[in-house]
Amino acid sequence: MGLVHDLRLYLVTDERPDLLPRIEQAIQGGVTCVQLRRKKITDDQFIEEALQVKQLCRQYQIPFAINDRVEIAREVEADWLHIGQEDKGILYARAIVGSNTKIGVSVHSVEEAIEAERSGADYVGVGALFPTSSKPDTIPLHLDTLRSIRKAIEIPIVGIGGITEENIKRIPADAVNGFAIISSILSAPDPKSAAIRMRKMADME
Ligand code: 3NM
Repeated sequence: MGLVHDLRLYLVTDERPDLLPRIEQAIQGGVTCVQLRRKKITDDQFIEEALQVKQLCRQYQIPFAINDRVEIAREVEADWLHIGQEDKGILYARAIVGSNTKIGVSVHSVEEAIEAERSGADYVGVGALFPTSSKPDTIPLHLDTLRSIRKAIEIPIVGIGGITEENIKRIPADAVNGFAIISSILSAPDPKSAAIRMRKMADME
C-alpha cells in the first residue's frame, strides 16, 4: 500500500480491552493510520487482535502498523512495522518483513535519527514531545531537538508523546509530517469527535 506519507494523524493503541470500537470511532473521525501497540498480551492474542484491526483498516483503506513484533508483522502482512531503539534493529526487521512493509523507528536524538535513516527506515517517530503517562519512562526532549532532527534527515517525521489539543500548536509545523497519539484520542469521552478536532489541527499545521 503506497500510503507511507499519510502519517498526519497516527493513532497508536494502548492496553485497554475495548480497543476495536474505539479504533473504529477514531478512524471515522479521521485518523490516517493505526498502530497496534500491545506490550502485555501473548503473541497468539496479539495475532488475533492484529487481524481484526487490519480488517478494520482495510475497510477504511488506511495503513495498518504493528509495534515491535517483527515476525507477526510478517505473518499478518502489516503495512508498516514500528520498532524502538531497544529492538533488534532495522536491518534485522527488514530481513524479516521484506520490502513491502514500511519500517518506522523511534528516535530521541539527531544521532539516532541519522542512523535510522541510514539503515533504511521509512519514517521516524520523535518523542516524547511532552510529558506523558502513556510511556512514563520516556524523557521529554526539547523542541529544538525536533527542529535539528528535521534538518538532519529527509525521511518523514512523526511527533509523539503527550500531544493534546492544547499543546499541538506548540509543535513546529515544518518539523513534522504528522502526530502520533494515544490518550488524547483513545481516552477521550468520544474518540470520533476528538479525532475530528485533532485532524483539523493536524491539517492546519
Ligand atoms: N512512544 P500519548 S511517547 C508510544 O517518546 C510512545 O517514543 C513515545 O502516548 C516516545 O499520546 C509514547 O498518550 C506514548 O502520550 C504516546
